[in-house]
Amino acid sequence: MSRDNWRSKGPLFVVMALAGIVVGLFASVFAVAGIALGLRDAVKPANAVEHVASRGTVVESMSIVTSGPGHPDWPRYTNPSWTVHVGQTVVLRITSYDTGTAPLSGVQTMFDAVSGTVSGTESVDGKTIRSVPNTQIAHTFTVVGLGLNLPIPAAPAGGSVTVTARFVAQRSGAFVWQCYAPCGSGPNSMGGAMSVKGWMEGRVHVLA
Ligand SMILES: [Cu+2]
Repeated sequence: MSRDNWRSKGPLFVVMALAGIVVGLFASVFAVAGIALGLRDAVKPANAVEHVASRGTVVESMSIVTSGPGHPDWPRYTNPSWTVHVGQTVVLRITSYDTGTAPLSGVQTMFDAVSGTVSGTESVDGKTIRSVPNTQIAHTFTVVGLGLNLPIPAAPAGGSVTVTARFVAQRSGAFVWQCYAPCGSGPNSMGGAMSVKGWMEGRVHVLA
């Protein structure tokens, strides 16, 4: 290579060398950023629900009885207010002694389907189901704020029916539960037990 060639190619080599350094710097920055992102992913909980699910299991029991204080013929949920934690697996057991039916109507007919439970099912006297035929519905246990709905069928004459379901509350707060079946008195069956707090309505408190 002649001196002239060196002279003419010199600036090109400098530019290439500089370009190489710049590319190297970028690669280093990306490598460091990649490591940082990897670390961030490694230290954050992989799944918040899974993380808090380690809080274990709690059982809540309610009954639906067919009389209450001052009203011997009104259906009523016992234990209308209870408290659980976010991420806890709640086993909710509802034993009903109410043999009457209260079929759902209009848009509320959708509450004949189970929702918001583990596997989307409930157990009725040990049988796993996804919905209750509307003609057999007596009550519902519905927590709109938690997306939870359990249809409760009528109990056999002189006996009881037990509905069991598992759910995991995903967020904290005080949530209203209520029965959507028209199981009260009056012309549209929305009076009586359906209109007085603590009978067909209560609270689920979910602590963080
Ligand atoms: Cu009811």
